[in-house]
Amino acid sequence: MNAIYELLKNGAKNYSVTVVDEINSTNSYLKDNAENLKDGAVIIAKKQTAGRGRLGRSFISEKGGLYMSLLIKPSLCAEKSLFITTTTAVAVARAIEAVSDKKTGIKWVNDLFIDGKKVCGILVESTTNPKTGLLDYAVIGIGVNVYEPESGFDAEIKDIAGAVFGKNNDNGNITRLAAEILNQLSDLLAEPHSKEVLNEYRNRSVVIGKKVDIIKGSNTVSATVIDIDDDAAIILELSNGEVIKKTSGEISIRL
Ligand code: BT5
Repeated sequence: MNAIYELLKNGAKNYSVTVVDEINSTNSYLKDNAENLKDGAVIIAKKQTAGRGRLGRSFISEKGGLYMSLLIKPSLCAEKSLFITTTTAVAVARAIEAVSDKKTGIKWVNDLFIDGKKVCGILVESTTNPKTGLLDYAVIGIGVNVYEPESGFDAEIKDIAGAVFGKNNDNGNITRLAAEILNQLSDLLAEPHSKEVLNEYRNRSVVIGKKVDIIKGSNTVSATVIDIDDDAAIILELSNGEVIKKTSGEISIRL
């Protein structure tokens, strides 16, 4: 039995957790096997060889990090699926704060920041039943730089990436963090569109009130973030004064 089971509480005790040393991508694994796996299947890897980010980007997944995916089969309409990402961000932020003394902020829509550096990315992938408009399933992927790799972060991310702790000296922190994330997720996913959780998401925002670059494909424009609305969309004021609303599928923002 995995050591993690001893740390799971309440609903998370029903999760079925597999731990592997290495995999291409924990999200790809659950997606490829979604039909045969039950709600609550979890896979955790110590390293990924083809970790994925949003919009075809890659997530560098070296040893020292936590790479985890959870399969859920919720009765949730597709329009509400963005709340799975926002709720997961809050769950992971709470979990990081439970195992460390680091204050964790959220960069809309799916990144967690500590001291101005990205320590976690979230990738939610789902399919919708066209007849019902409900989700068939969603795979919630979470990548956390728990420790900085021994040789430092890859050149591609060394200026933007941070870790929850320093260099790798794991004393069970990765397992504790994984368990804490699953405990939080099982509580919060009972109501992914909870107003209270969205308020916490806003309060943890590191972008509200800030000037940012909005990136869509090869286009970049600057804007000021006004707020995150009740649909979890971002409200932006462009330099010509125009106020626009965007959902995550379309754009990325850079601080
Ligand atoms: C994300 O995408 O940040 C979502 C990452 C989700 C990773 C998890 S790990 C478990 C599961 N299995 C998977 O295959 N994926 C999920 P995005 O917002 O598109 O950010 C990607 C960008 O973050 C890259 O283009 C880099 O600039 C940067 N990046 C890549 N690796 C990073 C790392 N380890 N730490 C910080 N930044 C990173």
